Amino acid sequence: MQHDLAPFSGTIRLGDVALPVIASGEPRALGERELLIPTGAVTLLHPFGDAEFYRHGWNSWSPSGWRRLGDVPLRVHDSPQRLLTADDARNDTPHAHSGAAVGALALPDGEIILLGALGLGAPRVGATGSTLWGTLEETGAEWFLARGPEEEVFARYAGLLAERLGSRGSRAGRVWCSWYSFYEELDEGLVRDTVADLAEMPFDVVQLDDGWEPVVGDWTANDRFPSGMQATARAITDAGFRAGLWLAPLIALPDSVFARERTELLVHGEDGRPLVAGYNWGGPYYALDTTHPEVIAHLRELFTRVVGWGFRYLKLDFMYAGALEGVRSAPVHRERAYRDAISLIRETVGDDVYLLGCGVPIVPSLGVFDGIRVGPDVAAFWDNAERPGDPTGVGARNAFLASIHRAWLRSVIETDPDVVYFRRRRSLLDEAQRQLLEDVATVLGFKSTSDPASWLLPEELAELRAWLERSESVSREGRYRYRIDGRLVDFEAFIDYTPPVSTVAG
Ligand code: 9PG
Repeated sequence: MQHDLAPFSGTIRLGDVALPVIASGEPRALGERELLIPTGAVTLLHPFGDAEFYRHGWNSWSPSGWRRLGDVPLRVHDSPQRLLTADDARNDTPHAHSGAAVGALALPDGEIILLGALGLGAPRVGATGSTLWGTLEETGAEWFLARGPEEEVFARYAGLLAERLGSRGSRAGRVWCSWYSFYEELDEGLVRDTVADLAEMPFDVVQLDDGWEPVVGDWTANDRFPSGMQATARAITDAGFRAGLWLAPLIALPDSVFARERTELLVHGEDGRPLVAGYNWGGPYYALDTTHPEVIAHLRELFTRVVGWGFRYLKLDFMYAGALEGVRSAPVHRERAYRDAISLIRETVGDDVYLLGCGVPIVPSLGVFDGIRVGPDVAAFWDNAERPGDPTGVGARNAFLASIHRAWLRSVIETDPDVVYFRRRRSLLDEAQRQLLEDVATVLGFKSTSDPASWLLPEELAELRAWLERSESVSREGRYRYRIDGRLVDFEAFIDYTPPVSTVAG
């Protein structure tokens, strides 16, 4: 979008703070301590020096949280391959604090100043000891700038995002997901047994995760599901649950039929080869060019088929691949290509199918998905020794840290912090860590587990049932302090970004 505003250079007031600003056009007051700034680059000078900066990760798995500007930036620092999957690699700033769409500075008086984009275009917000800045790859989205108490200002930003991008209001209910118990080792007998064991439990959804397809990219039943996916969905539905299914519809592994036979439908790099969108399942994977008419037809056919099987809850994963920079058949900005693709999926499945986004770019997903994952994968252990210091590595610690810093999104979209464990066997979590996951899920308002009933002791099963049946009242008392039914929950003791000892020693 072109804008013919004269560049603005002047001073704006936010209460008792005066900030020199350079922007693409003149800011417009919204309220006493909030304003809108026209799209384009914006730089504000601030006097707060080594303040804390809130950094917001680009996709579900990307790190979010507060860091002092004098500290090392919060980012994926140990591997370009991980960065490609777990954040916006194109806009990574190794030596500067920056994040996607929104950022904030903590002021000495306890209030914050927030700068957030109200739309797409890969907006970026960063800070130094004397500046707070915003940039966009493609202009269009306005900026919201406000000062006030942290909760209030984030709520106001969330409200404006909901106004501009939409908010759906559907609830997932209580979800059982196969991933964190069976991983890819699914088969139809196991599904039937698991569902039979869950029959008396108050779940709304039973969601099958990765492991039903022959290869990522080819969305048909594999040979462990000889009765097919329609019969599998029926087994879940007949037991009284909504049937859920995992798909990664915007990616394909090189050995999938899709990638081998329809290579022209993949996003390509400048070198003319299919773009590597990330690494998982033992190698690289590619992204579908969702601007190509044949990919649009493919997605329509795929989602018509999946809904026709009887699935009414879809976990759509690795979706960020549809928003990577690359060569597509239509020259639209990557976040626009992504939003058009998910809008097409929504249109195909209708309003009654719950869409949970995983590995999604957050802001471009609002108003289309019903819920989004807001952190990396949990695991039945605290931290991942293989990836020390990687804030996106699998484990309860990283999942908690990312998710709690996205609690402000709850008013726009359902926020999924990933599953809670109730099993004590086959888990290395201590009681405080286990309870932490439960409390975070209660605060974020999304209740799911992967524990099969047969893995739980009678008292654990009773605990799970009680949690699923409870409808708590949650209130926020501070950045990390909440009350759950009157009980004070203070997450502060778990807020620790220092890398584990193994990296320090190395
Ligand atoms: C299925 C899993 C589960 C899980 C998802 C997702 O960065 N990574 O390489 C990366 C790999 C796997 C992953 C997340 C990130 O897990 O989050 O719940 O559905 O896929 O394969």
